[in-house]
Amino acid sequence: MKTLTAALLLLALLAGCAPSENTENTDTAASPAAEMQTQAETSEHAGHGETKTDDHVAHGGDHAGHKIFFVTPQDGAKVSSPLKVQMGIEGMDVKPAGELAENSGHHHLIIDGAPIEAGVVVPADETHIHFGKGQTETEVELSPGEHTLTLQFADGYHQSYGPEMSTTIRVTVE
Ligand SMILES: [Cu+2]
Repeated sequence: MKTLTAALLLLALLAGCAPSENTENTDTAASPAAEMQTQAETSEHAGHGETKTDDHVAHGGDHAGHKIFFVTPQDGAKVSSPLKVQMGIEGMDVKPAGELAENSGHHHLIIDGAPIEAGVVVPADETHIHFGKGQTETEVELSPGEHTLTLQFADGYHQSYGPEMSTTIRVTVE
């Protein structure tokens, strides 16, 4: 009889304590590790996030500190044909077309056209000239009169970075 009581007591103890102990152990074992991991990730991401947020805030509609511009001609210039065009970019790298590389691409000159929506492949025709070798300078022939010249930056697959990475000027060919 004594042994049985002892055994029952033991069982009761085991049944009563063991599960709760296990739960506590699991909890305490899991949460600090998980928290630490989360904290580490959060602080790491926060660091990256801050930079990105700052960029976007600072540059508003601009493309995160990137700038595309005509070195020549100037907006409103009176020019003669053939016309020398120099293309400038800041904050992104000019690379030959063919492969995708982060934060890089090549210039496109659009004559009397419009910027290309982001992600859309820039057409290749007489008025959409690709500089897939990474050129930053060209000569174009224009008929007399007013024209718009649009620079459009696009990635290695000719996919436009969008209107934010374009600029348009007006020239008059005399
Ligand atoms: Cu292209």
